[in-house]
Amino acid sequence: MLRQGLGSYERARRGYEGGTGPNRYYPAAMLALPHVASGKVREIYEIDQQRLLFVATDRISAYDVILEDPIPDKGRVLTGLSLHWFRLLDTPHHFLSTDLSTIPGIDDKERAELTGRSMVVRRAEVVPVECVIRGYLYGSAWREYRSGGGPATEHLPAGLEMGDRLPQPVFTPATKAASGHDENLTEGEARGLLGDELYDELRRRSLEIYQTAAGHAAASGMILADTKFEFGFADDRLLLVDEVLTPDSSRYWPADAWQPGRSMPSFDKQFVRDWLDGSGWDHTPPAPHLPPEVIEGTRARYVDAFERITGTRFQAYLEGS
Ligand code: Q0Z
Repeated sequence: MLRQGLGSYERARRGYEGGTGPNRYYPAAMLALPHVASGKVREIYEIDQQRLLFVATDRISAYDVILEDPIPDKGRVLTGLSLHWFRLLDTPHHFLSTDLSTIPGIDDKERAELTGRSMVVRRAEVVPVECVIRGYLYGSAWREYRSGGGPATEHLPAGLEMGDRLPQPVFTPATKAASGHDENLTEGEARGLLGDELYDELRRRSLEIYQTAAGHAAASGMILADTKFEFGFADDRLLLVDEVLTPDSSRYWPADAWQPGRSMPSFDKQFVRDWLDGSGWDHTPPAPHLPPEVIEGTRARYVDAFERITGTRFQAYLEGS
């Protein structure tokens, strides 16, 4: 029985994510559709019992704070990347359509704003565990490893350094803690939460998707260092849900810049982080307003990520949306 007991997790998740977020760029009530959930940079609306409208906004967060200024087209870049991967991966997923013409209750102006940044998705019962796959040792797993080991490093050999490629990719599931931060789980903890059957299935599916995506990324000169998947049940089938393999859910590095032992700048966010660092901001909200050249430079980096990963022009994506 793969899906035992998910109802209570789903209610807990709704309690957490249904809260009112700070300074949202897209007001939750912008659409006449019922609002289901807010993330830091995304919104979910209900279309009907079976379908949700999944919207990527242009909000950007840095140091866990949503910045005051949106990055134009960031939500379209992320949505275009998710669509690229949903089409390419041979795995059951929640994506249904980008056609907004038959959704009731949105006017032409709203439809124009939503175009390219939204997906009609199958409603699923989301499994309350973030399915993280790591091919390289970085981020929270590196911090655990350096300080003597933790849940995400259980199955790693000794003697690795920061940014090393792992002997094989590892499944390091995490949960959303009350703080909103992900907390890495030991294999035992994750098996206890999910049951062995669901744990094994999530691990198998996640590793398979990572391997496929990492292979495609490598062919484009990119390293997919790690990524985070979410899954959900619909009609007893386990679907890949949420955004997939975007720079917000994944760590991509240009292959020619990778060197173990060194910190790797974030492909998309380092530019804006560097400017924020230089501004003297102490990471408490509100963040300072970004100068136009920082907004434009950040947008250019997102577009560059899209074009490298998909091998297609972002302008062509916009024109086809
Ligand atoms: C995803 C999240 C976001 C806030 C719920 N297909 C689905 N069916 C049911 N629920 C979800 C999905 Cl993707 C679902 N999240 C994460 C995304 C804003 C929270 F855009 N929450």
